[in-house]
Amino acid sequence: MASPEHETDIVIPDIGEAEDVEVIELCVAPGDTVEVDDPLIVIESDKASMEVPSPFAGTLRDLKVVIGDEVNAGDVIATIAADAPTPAGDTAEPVEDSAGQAEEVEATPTPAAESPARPVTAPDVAAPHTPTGTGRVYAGPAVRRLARELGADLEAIQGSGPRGRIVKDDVKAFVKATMTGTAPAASLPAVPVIDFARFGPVEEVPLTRLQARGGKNLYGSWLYVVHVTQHDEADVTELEAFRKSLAREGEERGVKLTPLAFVMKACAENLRAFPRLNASLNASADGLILKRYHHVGFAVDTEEGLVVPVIRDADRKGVWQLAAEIAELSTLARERRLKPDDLQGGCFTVSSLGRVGGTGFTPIVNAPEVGILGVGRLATKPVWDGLEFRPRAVLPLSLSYDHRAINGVEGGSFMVALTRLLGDIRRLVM
Ligand code: CAO
Repeated sequence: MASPEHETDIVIPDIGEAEDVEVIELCVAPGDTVEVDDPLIVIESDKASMEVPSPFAGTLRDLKVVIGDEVNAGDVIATIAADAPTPAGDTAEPVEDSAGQAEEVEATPTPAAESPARPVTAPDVAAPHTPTGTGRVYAGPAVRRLARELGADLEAIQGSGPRGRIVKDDVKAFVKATMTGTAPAASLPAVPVIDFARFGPVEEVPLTRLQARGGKNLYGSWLYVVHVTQHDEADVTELEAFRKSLAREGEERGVKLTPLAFVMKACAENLRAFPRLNASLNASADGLILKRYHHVGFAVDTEEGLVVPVIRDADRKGVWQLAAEIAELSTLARERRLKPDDLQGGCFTVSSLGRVGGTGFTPIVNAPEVGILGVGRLATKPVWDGLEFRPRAVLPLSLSYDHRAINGVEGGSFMVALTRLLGDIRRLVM
């Protein structure tokens, strides 16, 4: 419905017989300027994915859906303040659905608030460059068609357009990089397909959408990133004594102070001292983009799969605030209420398996970041102080980094500096 301010609700158009169609991508955020036909969201039925484009140019006032919502024809998904409202009463062109069959989706003719849905083919191979769990590919139908024709995986392509939108040149550059060998080879030895039921009873359970998508991201990182993992231990005896002494204050503040908040703080500080770990390789991997902000993500284990929310400007926040944000974001992650913004912009990731156990593991870099810190379980160990063995609280740390961006001395120095910070947290205020 158009309001006196020319704000218009955008609704899901006629999507045939599909019902309760899932929202799988949000292409815009409130405040964004959109052009005619810019995709607003992508929805996915059993048969196909469809973009819901903007019927007119304007400013997005409100987005009324989140990833995972189920929508039906007529549901309001967004409100746009139109520059000059133009009815969108055309019919979407027929294009192939993901099953390879031609399908025509008609736009609901009027009112002007309604927009046509255009079927597009869902990405089908690895997704190395999207942060885990974001589910965002921002590209128009023509670009998607070009990518399909050239066999290019849109999720593997970094967009150079506004708000990271993938344009035709990005697709061509990606294909060129693949052809010239600056991108990983597409042909890998196949894993044999085996009928395990021949050997005993089996049961196949589906992966959640998040697990499947996260798996693609991990697979992409595994292929692209030249991983090195370096292990070390931080003596956190004093830190632990200090943390425990704050337990009552934590209760009063309603904030649980776990070792992770200190690790996040120390990492953020350390990233300022080691800017090459606070960076991403450029698209052709011949330059490093140093970031002048220090947003640090942390892995959260949820029932649906792994999610990596991001704490903005972690270097400028105190440990109490970091602890509060860790708790808030992990709760939102587990309730599937994170917003796309919460999942974007990370420079570095911390993955803590501390509550689970383990003395070290090899975390996979969350590309296009170049570093990730794995945190193991605290243990009391006898440590030689030059005269005798003393019981010390020791925290195992594992730093994985992209060897194309970071050399061993840098990685090692980062770890030494990090263990020093955690060993004497007074240094965090120096
Ligand atoms: N050693 C020992 N104990 C630890 C610890 C460590 N390194 N880290 C946390 N703990 C303790 C906490 O102090 C807390 O103890 P109490 O219950 O006695 O107070 C308990 O373990 C549970 O902590 P938590 O998990 O609730 O909080 P957190 O801040 O440590 O972590 C979060 C939050 C969201 C990161 C965590 O819950 C989580 O999901 N971790 C899994 C991440 C993951 O899956 N990583 C692997 C990804 S693959 O690379």
